[in-house]
Amino acid sequence: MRTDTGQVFRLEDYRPSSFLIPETDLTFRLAPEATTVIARLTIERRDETPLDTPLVLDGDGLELKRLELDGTALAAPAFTATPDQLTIERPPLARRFTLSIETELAPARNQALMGLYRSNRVYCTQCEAEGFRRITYFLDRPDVLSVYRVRIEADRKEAPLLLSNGNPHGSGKLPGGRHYALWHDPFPKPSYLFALVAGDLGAVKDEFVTASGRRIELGIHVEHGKEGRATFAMDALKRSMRWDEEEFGREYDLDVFNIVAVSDFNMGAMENKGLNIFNDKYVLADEDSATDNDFAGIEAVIAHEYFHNWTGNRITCRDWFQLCLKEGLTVFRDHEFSADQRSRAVKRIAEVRTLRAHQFPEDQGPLAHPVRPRRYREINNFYTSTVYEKGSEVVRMIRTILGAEDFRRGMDLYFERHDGQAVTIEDFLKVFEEVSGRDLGQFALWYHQAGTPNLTVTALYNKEAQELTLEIEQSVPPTPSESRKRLMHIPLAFGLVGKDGKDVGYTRADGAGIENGVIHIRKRRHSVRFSDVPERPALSLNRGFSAPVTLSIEQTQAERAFLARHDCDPFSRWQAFNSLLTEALMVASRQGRGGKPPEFQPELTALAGAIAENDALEPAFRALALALPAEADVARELGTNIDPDAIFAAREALAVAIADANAELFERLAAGLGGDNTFSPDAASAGRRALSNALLDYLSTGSRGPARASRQFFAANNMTDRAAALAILAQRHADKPETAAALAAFEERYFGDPLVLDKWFQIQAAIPGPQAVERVAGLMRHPAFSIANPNRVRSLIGTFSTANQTGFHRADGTGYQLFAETVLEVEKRNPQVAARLATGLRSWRSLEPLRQGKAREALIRLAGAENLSADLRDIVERTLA
Ligand code: 0A1
Ligand code: ZN
Repeated sequence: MRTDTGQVFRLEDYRPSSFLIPETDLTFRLAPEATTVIARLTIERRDETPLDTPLVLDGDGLELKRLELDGTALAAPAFTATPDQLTIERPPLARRFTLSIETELAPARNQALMGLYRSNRVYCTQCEAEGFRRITYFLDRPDVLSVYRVRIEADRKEAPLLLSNGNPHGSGKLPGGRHYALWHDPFPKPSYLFALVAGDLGAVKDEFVTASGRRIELGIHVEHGKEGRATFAMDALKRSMRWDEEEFGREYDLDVFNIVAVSDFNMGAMENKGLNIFNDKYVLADEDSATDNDFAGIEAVIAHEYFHNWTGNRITCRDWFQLCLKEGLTVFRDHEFSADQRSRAVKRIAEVRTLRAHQFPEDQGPLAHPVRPRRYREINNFYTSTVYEKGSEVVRMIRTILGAEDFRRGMDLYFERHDGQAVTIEDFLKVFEEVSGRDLGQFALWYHQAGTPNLTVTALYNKEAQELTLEIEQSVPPTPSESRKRLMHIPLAFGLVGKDGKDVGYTRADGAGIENGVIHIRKRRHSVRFSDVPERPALSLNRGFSAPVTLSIEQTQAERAFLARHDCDPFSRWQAFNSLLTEALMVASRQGRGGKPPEFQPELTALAGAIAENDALEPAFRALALALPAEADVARELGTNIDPDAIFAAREALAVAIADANAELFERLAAGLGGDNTFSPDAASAGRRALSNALLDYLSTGSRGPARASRQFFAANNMTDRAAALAILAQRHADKPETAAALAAFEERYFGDPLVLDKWFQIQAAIPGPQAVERVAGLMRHPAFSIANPNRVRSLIGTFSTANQTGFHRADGTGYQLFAETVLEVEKRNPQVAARLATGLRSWRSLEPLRQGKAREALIRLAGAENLSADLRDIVERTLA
């Protein structure tokens, strides 16, 4: 484990490397406890580098066995080797020389899951961001690009499959039951994209013919017996390859493309060149084991990793401050892919919900940082929703500002100009400035300044003058270490909706630049005047969520309800209804518990019915609209003095009120949606299931009881309906025998299938109420739970801390205690996962005072633990600061 050195890395300290490594030859002699790695590096001094510059290579916990310089063994003091560094004080004067480094690793004992490790007896690697230095000493930084040749030797029985990056280059038998394989990757790449896999796996094979007629061999490697669950992923891969050719003109470049699914993985997946390694959660799916959301997630992650081949691999990051260069852009590309494959409107709403659920609290709390940070202590902690999701929103805004055509021309220029390079956000922005002739100087603040901007809007209509005036004011709240903010360029898409539900026209608009339905806000205050507006319109703002901002706008409930029924922009239509629901929940939560049960306006519950039965709307859209804002959404909107129990009670009451007001209608609609016996994971079928399950949820509220959900659980022919019914039972009727029976049946059916059993852990971790703490503690002792497996930990502890507001925030603080103990237990093995888990406490300051005090105690306990890893210390200290 890398302990904290307290070192802070700063963007302004970037210097090009003094040496380069144009060629890297690696030999791996694999064995679980003692793997030998021989790295033969061709090292080149840069012309600018003074001759007396020492060569310093990065390591992390390494043990050096042997070192040769140009074929001759070196001995101290010609070099110094510590676990974290190899230094040759006086490297040869020749411009080029070779260094041969032998290290020994114990992959079976690597529980941090960085570098070379074993998962279910399969050898695999994870090198982003700084895992390669756990394999050998290297210039482990993304701007050092090298051509790799790899030789893997392993036991033939234990590891018949030997994979690395690039194209296969030969294989053969070795004495002692061993064999070898050679791989060559002709594309220079940074060390974080290196990968190796060796093991005994089953495969789904296919091929893809590129636009220019090249034949690519495709393989997806999974545990034996799981091949049938990999066919959807293969289909998603081929669709991704085609889409990137059609939409971005990007063709695949190697002869083979392999994906390997492993069950121990710190993140979702990794884009290693030609050899993507995946968390099996994002590969394995069939109707019996995966929900529609799982299918959609697989499609998105397969696409994401594949798209990295151009945005990340062919063009990579100069340094880790530029992480959003590859991540924001690649998320944008996978969002667009999913929108094209499915429903664009529904996809956009889901994206915004995710952004608000994860990125907004990050941006509004102690861990806020710019999309392109300027400093970090531990880069692993910057694989955040801000870098990924907000990074994607920033790319989307560039497209909104430029228009689709110039955006594509900019992307073309980016690929042409920077192929094979390691570049920066400045390089990225420049291509768009060049093709469009626009100045993106002010816009660039989206990369540099943290915080979610707020727009306050007031509308005045003058009937006589037929003028509509919008007063728009922008502000960006202070964030850690950035108290003064500069004014941003915010592209705000809008519409003026007339009485007939159609957008009304206007002749002129003064006061701000308006292009194609987008107001360009650049100053603190704009007063935008629209002339010749014949009637007072309803204001539809931030259509399509054109900018990741919060809006404060005075609007009557009637006006919002009108937009919820008529806005032609589906996102804004969803937004209008969602904000009515959120406001109702905020009012009810503030009333607190105790007093009278909250009352909700009949217009609101009627509107829910009207949306549910509107056949002109896609079922998936209706399902999203009917889903009440999550407790955490309401908490975020309330901002301070949060009492999770009050929010929970308000939400329950609203669900019952909507169900009571629409019981017959919901029954009828549910009956109309049932009876589909054949399963297909396509978006339309998934949408019907989503609507049907949203209705089931309402029809299971309060006194309506568990019978309906129980029936669905036992009759379901697919996991979507089965898991939805189980979740409804657990959420609404945790103490009923029907729920116990369903949980037991699920456990028995999937006992041998940990990935599926994760749903069972998740569903139980989310059961509301104070008993959650004991329940979760009990589940940690379940034989299928393992503290060493990230998916298990996230399913149980991650769900408890992020999706169980009443349980986790139990007023006596025992939820936080359990959480802190578990974080420390995880940290002993896997600091990266522990640190990520610990972000579950980032919003502690918005709690009511009592809980705030208890949460703080838990954080202080974490901060005081001995030998804290750099990863966890960084999160805990920033959270407390
Ligand atoms: N580049 C990957 C994310 C990733 C980052 C770090 C990892 O280390 C455990 C793994 C994966 C992506 O964007 O998908
Ligand atoms: Zn990525």
